[in-house]
Formats: sequence, structure tokens, C-alpha cells
Amino acid sequence: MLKSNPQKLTEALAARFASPTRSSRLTVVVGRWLGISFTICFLTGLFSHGLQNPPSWMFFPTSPSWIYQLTQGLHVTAGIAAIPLLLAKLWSVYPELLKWPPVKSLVHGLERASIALFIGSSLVQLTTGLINTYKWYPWPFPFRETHYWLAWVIWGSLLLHVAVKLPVIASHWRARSTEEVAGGAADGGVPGVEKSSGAASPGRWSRRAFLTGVAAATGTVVLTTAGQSFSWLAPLNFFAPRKMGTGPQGVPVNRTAAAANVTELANSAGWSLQVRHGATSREFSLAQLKALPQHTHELPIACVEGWSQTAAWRGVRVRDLVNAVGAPAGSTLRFTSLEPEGAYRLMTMAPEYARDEKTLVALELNGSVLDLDHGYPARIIAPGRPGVLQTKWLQSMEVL
Ligand SMILES: Nc1nc2c(c(=O)[nH]1)N[C@H]1C(S)=C(S)[C@@H](COP(=O)(O)O)O[C@H]1N2
Ligand SMILES: [Mo]
Repeated sequence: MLKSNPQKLTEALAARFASPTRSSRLTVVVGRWLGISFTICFLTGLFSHGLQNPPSWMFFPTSPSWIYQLTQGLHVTAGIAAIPLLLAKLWSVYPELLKWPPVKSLVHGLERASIALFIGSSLVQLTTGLINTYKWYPWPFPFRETHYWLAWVIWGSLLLHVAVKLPVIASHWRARSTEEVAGGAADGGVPGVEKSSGAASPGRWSRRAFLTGVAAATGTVVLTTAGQSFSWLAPLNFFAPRKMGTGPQGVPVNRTAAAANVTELANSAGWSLQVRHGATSREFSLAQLKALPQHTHELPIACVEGWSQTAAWRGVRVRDLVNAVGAPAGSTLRFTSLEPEGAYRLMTMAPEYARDEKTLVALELNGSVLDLDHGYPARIIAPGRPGVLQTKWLQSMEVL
């Protein structure tokens, strides 16, 4: 009987799924939290992408030196928070997926398509992003480009979704408005559900209990992982992959010298840093670098994958080396690493960093000679840059 009557089926389903945890008000509340976390991810992600693939108008803040530690810590933390929020929102709306007919009008079709795109791309984005922070890359596509383009797809479909749902969002924005729009089947809610004021019927969760549960789950995943980026939460960091204070010299390592295949070259007694500017070229042995004025700065390594750690770095100012080959202070520089191949071999540095007094060719970390895994004999450390641009095992510096 039901099979032959889709309308009846819809009503039966609506009754089956009716619950205070499925109401437009709840969906709007969770949607708001999700919107905030996605916006944080999007803006901090654009910033991070701009620092690594700079468009012509890119700005490069070097102060405060922890700016990237903050933005990328927020990026990864907000992304982790979005996972329970997205699941809660899906829970609160999934009976909508079973409604009949699947497409009622052009606007309705557009709305459903944008939601399908939004849900699909968000799930891929959040799972691959999370997996990435655990340094596991089980997919064949390049992570960063995919992550970047998916962000635009998500943002576009989210704007469309919000635009289509604006009347519902507006009428459920404030808590009091729920009762005023009671009986909200007309707004696309599950019929009958709006009449409940959020109290639980027997065996069902109340809206408040559900929201409290979502908030607790979100708070828990944030508090037990954000310590990888924010030192005051480090004692609670149970689940994030990297712990502060671990690793050689008390700083975590992303890629070891052995993995980068540089052990022999880095340990070579004949190592020197080549510094070039047009026809001028100079070579600095390790002893010569040590003989130059040394400077110490407290600076963070802030990995794109979210972990960060501040340490004391000591070495030669990059701007002194620029000066040593007679190049202007506002030069763009290119560094190479001893690494024979790969994305980390070449690094370009904008003039903002090159002229900053805190940008160092570091020879020491936390009071002793750089560990091989931290870039011995010499590495770059600059304020406010993504960890991936803090090149280890330097080979040369060229003024462009
Ligand atoms: N040559 C080279 N430099 C590199 C890397 C690398 O693999 N090769 N890893 C980068 C990344 S992703 C980070 S987060 C930092 C980590 O520095 P650490 O291992 O000293 O903590 O180094 C950066 N510099
Ligand atoms: Mo990194």
C-alpha cells in the first residue's frame, strides 16, 4: 500500500523520524557553529595558501612572529571541531533526504544539488584534512591543491545553501522565534516537529540534551588535540599526532635526515653555504658562519599540519649575508637544500622576510648545535612563515 502512495510514505517517515533533535531551530543552531568553523578554516586556509603560492598582491606579515602558528592552529582546530558539528547537522536533517518527490521545483532542485555538493565535498575535505595531520597520505591526488579547490566548492555551495534557506534561517535565528513559527511544515521542516518546544517525548532526546551533547563532543575533540598548536593546552593533548617538547632538542621532527636522504652530504666536512648575487659569489664554511655576528631569537616552527613549537634559534642574520654579497636589503632570495629531490629542495623568500632581523641561517637550537634531523649544518628560520618553508640542510642562497 505504502509503495503505491509516496505521499503516505513521506508522512509515515516524517512520523518515524519526528524528534525534537530534528527541527529547523536545531539545524540553524548547529549550522551557525558549523558556519563559524568553516569560515575560520576558509580564511586561515587562504592565508596559508597565499604564503606558499603567493599571488602578486600577497602580503607577508613577519610580526607577530607567531602569526602563522595562530592562523594554522586555528585552521586545524576549527577543522577538527567541524567534524562532530557536521555529523550532528547531518543527523538533524537526514530524513529530508527521503522526502518525496525528490525535486519539486527549480529552486528546490538547486537547493538539493547545492546540499549534496556541500555534504560530499565537506566530508572529503574534513576526513582527508584530518588524516593529513597524522602524516598519512593514502590518496593518489596532491593534497594541497585538492584541499584548496575543494574549499572553494564548499564555500560556493554553502553560500548557495544559505541564500536558499535564508527565510528559514531568519525565522529560527533567535530562540524565541521557534514557537512563533510553530507548525513549520511550510518552511521545509519535518511536519509536526516544530510544535514541540524542544522537550523530549518518552524515549527521545530533548533538543537541549542533544545540543549539550554536540557541544561536549566538539569541546572534547578540540581540547584533546589543540595542544599540538597552543602550548597552554599541551597537557591535554592526548590525540594529536605530535606532542610539544618531544624529539631531538625538545622539538618534533617532520622529516628526518635519513628520510630526506641527506645524512652523508649534511655530515660532510667539506660543506659550505654558497651565497650568490649576479656575478658575485661567496662560500661560507661552517667555521666562517660561526665567526660572523650571531643572534638568538625565540621563534616557532609552525607546520601546515597544525603542530607547532617555539624554540631558541641562534645563527647568522640572512640580511647580513645579503649585505655580504653587496645585494640590496629588499631582495627576493632563493634557497636550496642539500636534499637531492622533492618539493622541499627549493624555497623562495620574499623581501619582507629577507630584511627582517629575526630571519636567521640557524646553526644552533635550544643552546646546542643543530641536530641532524633539525637541519644540521644550517637551516632557515624566519618569523611568521609556514614550517614547510623553514628549509633544513641548506646548500645555497641566491639573490634573485
Ligand atoms: N629540506 C627540508 N626542509 C624542511 C623539511 C624537509 O622535509 N626538507 N620539512 C619542513 C617541514 S614540513 C617542517 S614542519 C619543518 C620541521 O622542522 P623540524 O623538523 O626541525 O621540526 O621543516 C621544514 N623544512
Ligand atoms: Mo610541516
